[in-house]
Amino acid sequence: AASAMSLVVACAAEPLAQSTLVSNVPAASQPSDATIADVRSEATHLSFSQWREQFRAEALAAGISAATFDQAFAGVQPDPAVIEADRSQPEFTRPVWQYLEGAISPQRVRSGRRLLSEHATTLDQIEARYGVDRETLVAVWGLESSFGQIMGDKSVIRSLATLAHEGRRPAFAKSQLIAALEILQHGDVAPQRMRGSWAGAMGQTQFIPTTYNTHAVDFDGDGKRDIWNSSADALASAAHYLQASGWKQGKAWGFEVELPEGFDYALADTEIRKPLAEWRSLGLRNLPGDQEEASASLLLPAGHRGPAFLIMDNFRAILRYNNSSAYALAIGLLAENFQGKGDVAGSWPRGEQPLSRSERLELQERLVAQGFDPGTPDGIIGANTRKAIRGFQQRLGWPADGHPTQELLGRLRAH
Ligand code: NAG
Repeated sequence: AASAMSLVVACAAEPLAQSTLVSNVPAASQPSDATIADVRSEATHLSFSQWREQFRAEALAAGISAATFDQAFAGVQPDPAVIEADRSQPEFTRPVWQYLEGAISPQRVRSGRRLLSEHATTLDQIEARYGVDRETLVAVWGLESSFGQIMGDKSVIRSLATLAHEGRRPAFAKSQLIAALEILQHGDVAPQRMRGSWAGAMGQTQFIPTTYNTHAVDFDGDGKRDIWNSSADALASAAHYLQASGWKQGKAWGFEVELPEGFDYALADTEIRKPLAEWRSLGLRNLPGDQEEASASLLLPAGHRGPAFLIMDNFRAILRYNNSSAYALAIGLLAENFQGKGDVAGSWPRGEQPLSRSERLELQERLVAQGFDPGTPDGIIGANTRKAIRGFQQRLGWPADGHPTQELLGRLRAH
C-alpha cells in the first residue's frame, strides 16, 4: 500500500470504515436498548444543574472530595458540540484502503522514523520494561495523536459531564467522569490542563480516564503520569496497556497471506482460530516457515476480492486499545513501514463502494425478510449480520465471505 499512497489526509483517531470491517465501531457509538432508555430518564427530566447536584452526591459517595468536585465543576456548562458529535451518525463510510492510505501516509512514516531515532534511548528502556516493540508504540502514538500534535483541546470534565447528562451512553460517560475526577484528585494534572477529544480520550495516547487510571505510568520520573506533555510517559503508558492486553514480545501482529483456489471463505471469521500449521494445510501460502502460533484468524478487510491477512494475539491486543480491525491493521502495517516493509501485495477492490448507513439498514431489513437473522437492523455490521450475509451468499452459491457489497444488496432487492 505504501507505494500507492495518495494525498488522503490522515485524521488522528478518526472513526473508521464501518460497513467493511470486524468489530470496528468504537463501543462508545453503539447504544444498547438499555442506554437509550437511560437517555430519556436522565436527559429529559433533569436540567444540567439539577443533574450536577445529583451527580455530585454520587461522586462524593464514590470517594471524590467536595473540594475536588467543586473545583473541577467550577463554571462548567454543557458543550453543544459534544452532543452534536455524539448524535451524528455518518451516512457515508470510507473504504478500508482509503483509511489505510491516510493512516500510513508518507509524511507519517517519515515523522515516525525521525522520532524513532530521536527517542531511541527512551524506547530502549520502554522495550526492556514492557516487551512491546518500539515501532508498534510509535505507530500507536502516530495514529492516536499524530505523535502528540493533535490531542483534542476540549475540557475532559466538560465533555464527559455533557455526555453523562444527555449523551447516548450516560452510564459509560458517568463512569469515565468519576475516573476523571479521581485523576484530578490524585494530582496528576490540573483541571484546566486535562484536555481531550469530545469523547474524553486524553493526551498523546488518547486514553479514556479508566484506561488512564489502570495503565498510565510515570516513566520520566517526575512523579506525575503526564500523557499530555511527556512523550516518555505517553509511550510507556501505551506499552503498559498493550502488555496488559496480552502482547507477546517478539511476535508478529499477523501477515498477509494468499488463499488457494476454491477456498472456503466461511473460514474468514475472526471468531474462528486455528494454529498456523492448520492454515498451512488448508492451502494458505506465504506463511512464515519459522513461526508457530496457536490461534490465528483469517481477516478479509474488504471481502474475498481484497487482500487476506492472518491475525494473531498481538493484533487482538491492539484491538483492546481501539476496537477496529482497520485501526489494528493500520498499526501493524505502519510499524512495518517504519522498517521499510509493510506493503500490501494483494489488490484492493477499489471499484467497490462501501454501503452507506441507510444501505446497511436496508441490507439488514432485506436479510430479515429472507428469513435470516442479522439481529435488530441498526446499520452496524456485526457478527450476526455477517453470519446472515454468509447464509444468503451460500444460498446463492457465492463465496461466503460475510462481506456486505452493493452487488449483494442489489441481489436482495431483486428477490
Ligand atoms: C477505548 C479504550 C479502551 C476501552 C474502549 C471501550 C483507550 C486507549 N482505549 O477508547 O480501553 O475498552 O475505549 O470503552 O483508552
